[in-house]
Amino acid sequence: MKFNTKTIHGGQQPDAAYGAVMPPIYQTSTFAQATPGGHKGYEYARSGNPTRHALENAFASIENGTHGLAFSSGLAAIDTILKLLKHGDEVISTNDLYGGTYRLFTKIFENFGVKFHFIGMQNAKDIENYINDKTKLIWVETPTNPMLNIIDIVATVNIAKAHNVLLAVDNTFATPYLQRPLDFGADIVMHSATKYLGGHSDLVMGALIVKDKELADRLYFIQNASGAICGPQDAFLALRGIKTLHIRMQRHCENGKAVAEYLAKHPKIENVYWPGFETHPNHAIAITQMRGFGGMVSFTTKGNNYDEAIKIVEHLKVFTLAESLGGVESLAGHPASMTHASIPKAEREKIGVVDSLIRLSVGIEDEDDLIADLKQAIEVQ
Ligand code: P1T
Repeated sequence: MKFNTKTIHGGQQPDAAYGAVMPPIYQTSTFAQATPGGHKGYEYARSGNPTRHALENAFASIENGTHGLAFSSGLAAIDTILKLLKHGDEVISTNDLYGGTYRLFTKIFENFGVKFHFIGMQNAKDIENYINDKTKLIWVETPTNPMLNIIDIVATVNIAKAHNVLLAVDNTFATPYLQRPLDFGADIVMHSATKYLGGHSDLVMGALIVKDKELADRLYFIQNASGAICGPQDAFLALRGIKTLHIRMQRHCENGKAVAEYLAKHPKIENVYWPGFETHPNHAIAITQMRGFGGMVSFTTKGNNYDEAIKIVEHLKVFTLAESLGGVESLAGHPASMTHASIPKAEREKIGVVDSLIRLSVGIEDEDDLIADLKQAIEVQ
């Protein structure tokens, strides 16, 4: 099956009971047993639920994995990966990453004796400087949030394999429509399904996808033992969202390009971060591992003035000022005070998250309306 068919049919079958084309929402916490252990595949809904299971199959299908797991949030999915580790283990992570992931690593898992190295991975060879026999996980976001750096997945896979270290890729910004890390040899793909997979800003969810049964079993054990599963209603919504992922992503890519090109020409704008520009430092890698550049665009204003950036985001009308991304509607955010506020200012600024940085999640509205909205907000007196 090709990708555009998988988004609709991948891992799905009409419901066995009545042939419902969409999986029913099994809103139940438990399942009857004829005799202890004599059940029909499900016993307690933390351990498994048919609606969630249908979604997990869809996750596996679109990422070319063999096993998917659905969680109550993206961070719950990341938390599960980190629980594969133990005291004394080390992790090498991209230094440009979602602030909440950074907070989970540094404020929770450091307390349990896991050590993190946050490094720029644009030159994958640099990872080797931090690998030692305690290194158990390489954590990669690509494109990164919010600077839209691109990390070379194949080069990172080669390093991870040479040192027998797990490689997890947060594929939230790209989605499997644009990039499939398991195909390149990554061990785990993670999503904040809250974003493009759900696609309609109406749920919070996480996903893990792997293609190795033993790793799937270990992750499932942690999911069941820790309990951060998603509910059946959200599973249903995510399944519905995934069915249009391919057509939404096409429009996100088109509108993202139009917005990035508009901003790049605007005299009040200093830098525009979008991997589709030939001048983007990692453009050459992007074209080898992505089939498009997505709908995320970040930019700074000339003079790098905090108040001016705040004024711009406050004056946007079609773009909504809000955390999150990846829905059909356009959103704007100010990373330094919103999504990345949990990263200390000095660390933030080293990677480019300066006071005037604005991050756009370009939606699928009419591109003329999006550009007119940006124009009026940027040019407001
Ligand atoms: O919000 P949650 O579903 O728990 O997912 C966390 C997460 C993980 N990885 C990436 C790349 C993310 O962007 C996020 C969540 N990000 C936002 C809420 C945001 O506005 O950037």
